[in-house]
Amino acid sequence: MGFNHNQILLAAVIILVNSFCFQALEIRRYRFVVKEASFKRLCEKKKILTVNGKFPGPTIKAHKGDTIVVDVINQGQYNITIHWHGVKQPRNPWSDGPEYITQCPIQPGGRFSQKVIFSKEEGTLWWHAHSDWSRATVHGAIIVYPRLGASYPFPKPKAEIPIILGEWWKEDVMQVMEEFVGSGGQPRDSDAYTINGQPGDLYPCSRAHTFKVKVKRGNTYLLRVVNAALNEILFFGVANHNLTVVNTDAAYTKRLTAPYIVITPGQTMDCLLQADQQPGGRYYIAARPYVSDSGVSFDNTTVTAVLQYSGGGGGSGASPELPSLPPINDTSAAVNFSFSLRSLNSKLHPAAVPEKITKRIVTTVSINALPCAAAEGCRGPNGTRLAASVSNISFVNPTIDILEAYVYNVPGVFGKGFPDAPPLVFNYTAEFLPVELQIPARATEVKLVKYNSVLEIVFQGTNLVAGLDHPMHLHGFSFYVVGWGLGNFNAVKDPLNYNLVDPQMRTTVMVPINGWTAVRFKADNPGVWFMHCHVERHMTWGMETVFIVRSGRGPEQRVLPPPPDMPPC
Ligand SMILES: *[C@@H]1O[C@H](CO)[C@@H](O)[C@H](O)[C@H]1NC(C)=O
Ligand SMILES: *[C@@H]1O[C@H](CO)[C@@H](O)[C@H](O)[C@H]1NC(C)=O
Ligand SMILES: *[C@@H]1O[C@H](CO)[C@@H](O)[C@H](O)[C@H]1NC(C)=O
Ligand SMILES: *[C@@H]1O[C@H](CO)[C@@H](O)[C@H](O)[C@H]1NC(C)=O
Ligand SMILES: *[C@@H]1O[C@H](CO)[C@@H](O)[C@H](O)[C@H]1NC(C)=O
Ligand SMILES: *[C@@H]1O[C@H](CO)[C@@H](O)[C@H](O)[C@H]1NC(C)=O
Ligand SMILES: *[C@@H]1O[C@H](CO)[C@@H](O)[C@H](O)[C@H]1NC(C)=O
Ligand SMILES: *[C@@H]1O[C@H](CO)[C@@H](O)[C@H](O)[C@H]1NC(C)=O
Ligand SMILES: [Cu+2]
Repeated sequence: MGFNHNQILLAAVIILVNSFCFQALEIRRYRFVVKEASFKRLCEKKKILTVNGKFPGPTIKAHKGDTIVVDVINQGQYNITIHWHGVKQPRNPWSDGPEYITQCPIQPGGRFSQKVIFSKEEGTLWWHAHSDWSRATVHGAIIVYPRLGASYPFPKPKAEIPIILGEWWKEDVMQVMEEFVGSGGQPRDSDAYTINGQPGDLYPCSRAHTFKVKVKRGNTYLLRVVNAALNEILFFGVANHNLTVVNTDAAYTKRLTAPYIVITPGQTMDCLLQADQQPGGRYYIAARPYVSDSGVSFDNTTVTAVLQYSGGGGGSGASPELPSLPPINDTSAAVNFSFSLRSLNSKLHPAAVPEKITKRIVTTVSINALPCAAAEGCRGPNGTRLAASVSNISFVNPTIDILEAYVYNVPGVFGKGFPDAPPLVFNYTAEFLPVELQIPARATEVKLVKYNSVLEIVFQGTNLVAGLDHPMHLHGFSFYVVGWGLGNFNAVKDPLNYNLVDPQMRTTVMVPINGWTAVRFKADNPGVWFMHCHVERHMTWGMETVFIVRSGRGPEQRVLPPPPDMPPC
């Protein structure tokens, strides 16, 4: 079939318009060189993996709806991938990053230009390595400002202060991971938490470099808080100041004023701080963990930074006051705060909560124990090897990525058998559970869902091996947190109490210890999307699965073509 003149003319116009738009649309490029660099912390010098030699790495700044390109160049000695945490990447799973899920790793000497497509996100997000435990040091903030001409739904703050919470080991973190995987037990505890790379005054050899913020009485500041710690949920506060949460996971919230916040690994929170204390005043900004299980050993230290008021008479030199944070094991404080948050749900930022669902998927999230294969025994309970699962499947990473296997029909890489309900119904949160139930299946099973189906996922925590809090994170989407509770989810009664008006919208949500959380979203983003616990050790143990959202019929409903430089396996 030939083309007529009109078609040719139309094609020419389209090409012209496209190239014009392409030029007019300035695509900002970032260069991320992954390489080792030396840092001195806790009195010892150590080499860590970084981006551009910085820890934390560079901040990406964009406006709502922008597209940027990041050239990731691997000059380190490890395989690496980079994930843009909380960025939905419409139709573009290719650049999402989790290794062996959407790409094979960028090997030493390799590079990959990743297109990062912002859409509805507005607020603070972050980027991090999504391979092994590299994200301990390979991470940084992403700030998404309102579109040009638009403004925040709150008075413009005087300044913004990124607060990136991290976790530091004296040893090489890759070695910590290898030891941990080899032993079958818990990882060794970290030695410090950090705020913007610094442990602060309460740790040895750290005082001189404590992160300090200068503020002026009368001003309001925007704290952009990211929990980049590997394994711990944190309480965070500023002495003598309340924090007013206005945004979580890059979605606006109703204002919630509290003396502290609770932030899980993977979560971000924007908080207004009113500088209403006297000139010359100095106050500690501090964070320390929330840990619900008394049987788990953890790093019980406190990281600090200093809020320093300008003016005044030079100060007394006395130590600043510490904020009063809840007891380490205060589950009711953690749960109450986490589930008090609400969507802003204003005219400009409406909540659009699905009232009807296509499908409810009930999952269990469990810690498990596998028989130990090692001759020297394993360090899990009773000599077992610790594991973790979703719906009793401990996820096994394939050796080529699921996205490419799906798109190119490579057989044998993954199964489509992830269930809609846990394979066995039992009293998930009972105090004592039979030891036989602790052993999970090990497999690479994904959930295939139709384009535009409306999904509800219930995460049911279990008390197998140990009940714990699990921050569950979904790539490719934000979801509404419509319900939660302690004990077992009741499919008849609990949905009657859902909040379908103004539930918080998140990309990472806490599933409380021996409780459940229900989330809803529309599967309108075709692609391969990872879902996992953001506690790194649980992810290493297999607490994850993959959603494959099929493409729709229309041209705008299909996964974009792959970039030409996908890293090879
Ligand atoms: C924090 O807010 C509460 C409730 O509004 C108030 O009672 C308290 O005085 C505030 N604390 C500070 C330090 O401003
Ligand atoms: C953790 O540290 C705090 C403050 O130093 C202390 O009060 C608490 O007892 C410690 N908790 C545990 C479980 O070690
Ligand atoms: C928290 O720990 C303290 C001290 O170990 C203990 O007395 C208390 O019962 C614990 N609280 C909870 C809610 O487990
Ligand atoms: C729960 O949290 C909200 C918001 O921080 C607070 O106003 C309320 O007092 C808390 N309730 C309890 C029982 O702690
Ligand atoms: C450890 O083994 C003993 C004896 O076989 C058993 O009674 C106990 O329940 C086991 N504990 C765990 C945590 O598996
Ligand atoms: C499940 O276990 C919990 C905690 O031990 C208990 O309170 C509850 O009664 C049990 N539920 C059923 C249906 O047995
Ligand atoms: C999980 O699967 C394993 C292997 O199929 C089975 O032995 C175990 O009973 C299952 N446990 C639960 C809680 O479903
Ligand atoms: C790095 O990635 C390649 C490609 O997937 C893989 O073959 C290799 O085993 C990986 N190396 C390590 C140390 O994991
Ligand atoms: Cu977890």
